[in-house]
Amino acid sequence: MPHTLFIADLHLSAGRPDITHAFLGFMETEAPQADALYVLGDLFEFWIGDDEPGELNRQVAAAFRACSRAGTPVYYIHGNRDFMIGRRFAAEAGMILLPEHQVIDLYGTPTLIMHGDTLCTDDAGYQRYRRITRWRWLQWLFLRLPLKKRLGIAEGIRGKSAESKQDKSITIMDVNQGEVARQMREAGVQRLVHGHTHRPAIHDFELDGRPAQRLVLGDWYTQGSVLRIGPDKAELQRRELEKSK
Ligand code: LP5
Ligand code: MN
Repeated sequence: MPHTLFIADLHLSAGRPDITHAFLGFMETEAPQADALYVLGDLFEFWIGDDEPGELNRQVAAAFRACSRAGTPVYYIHGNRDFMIGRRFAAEAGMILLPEHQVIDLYGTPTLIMHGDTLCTDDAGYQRYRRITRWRWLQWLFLRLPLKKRLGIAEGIRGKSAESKQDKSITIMDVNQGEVARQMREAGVQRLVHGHTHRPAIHDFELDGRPAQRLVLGDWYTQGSVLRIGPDKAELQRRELEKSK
C-alpha cells in the first residue's frame, strides 16, 4: 500500500546507542518501503555545526543517503535542537531541507508539516530565545568558534533550558490552540502534522466549521514513534527499543 512516513524527536546521541540502533533498523527495513520519509526535527540531541566529525553523524548521513538512493526521498525540517544543520550535512545525507512550515500534498489532502515549537506561543521565554538564536549574524559567529567552545555554549544553553523548564507548567509548554488554528488557516489546510511536545496523539477538532486534524508525533525516549499516512488512513505507531546490553 502506498504510504508516507514521519518521525521526529529521536534526540540521537552517542549516549543512547539503543535509540540509534532502532533508528538505523527503521532506516534499513521500513523507510525504503515508503513513498517518502519526513523527519520533523530534533533527530539529534543537539547540533553545533556540520563540521562536527562524530561517527553518529556519518552513520545517519549514510542511512539517509542509502534510503534516497533506493528511491525514497528524505525531507528534513529543523527542530529547536538541530536548527543549525546546514547545506553541507544535507548534501552529505542526500536529504532535502524544507522551510520551517511546509504544506505538502498527501494523496490529495493538503497537510501542513512543521517541528511544532512555533505553536508554543505561551512559552514566551522560549520564543524570545528562539528569535535570538535564528539571527543569521549570530549563527555565523557561532559557527566560526572552535568546536570545543561551541560544545560548551550548547551545554550552557541546555542547562539553562532544563532549569527554566522546571518552572514552566505543562500547559505553557504545549501548543496554543489559537495559534494552531491561525497557522492552519493561513496555510489553507485542515490537517497538521508536528512533533516537539512529545505528546503523541491524533486530535480531531473543528476549524471554521469543518473537520480538522492535528497529528502529533512522539519522541523516541522509551519507544519509537512513527506516523504512517496512506490514501485512506493515518496511523500513529510505536516501535520497541531493544534493551541496551
Ligand atoms: O528541547 P527541550 O524540549 O528540552 O526544550 C525546548 C526549549 N529549549 C531549547 C534549548 C535546547 O534544548 C538546547 C539546544 C542546544 C542548541 C545548540 C546550538 C546552539 C546554537 C546557537 C546559535 C546562535 O530549545 C525550551 C522550551 C521547551 O522546548 C518546550 O517547548 O521551553 O526552551 C527554554 O527552556 C528556553 C528558555 O526559556 C530560555 C533559555 C535561555 C538560554 C540562555 C542562553 C544563555 C547562553 C549561555 C551560554 C553559556
Ligand atoms: Mn523539539
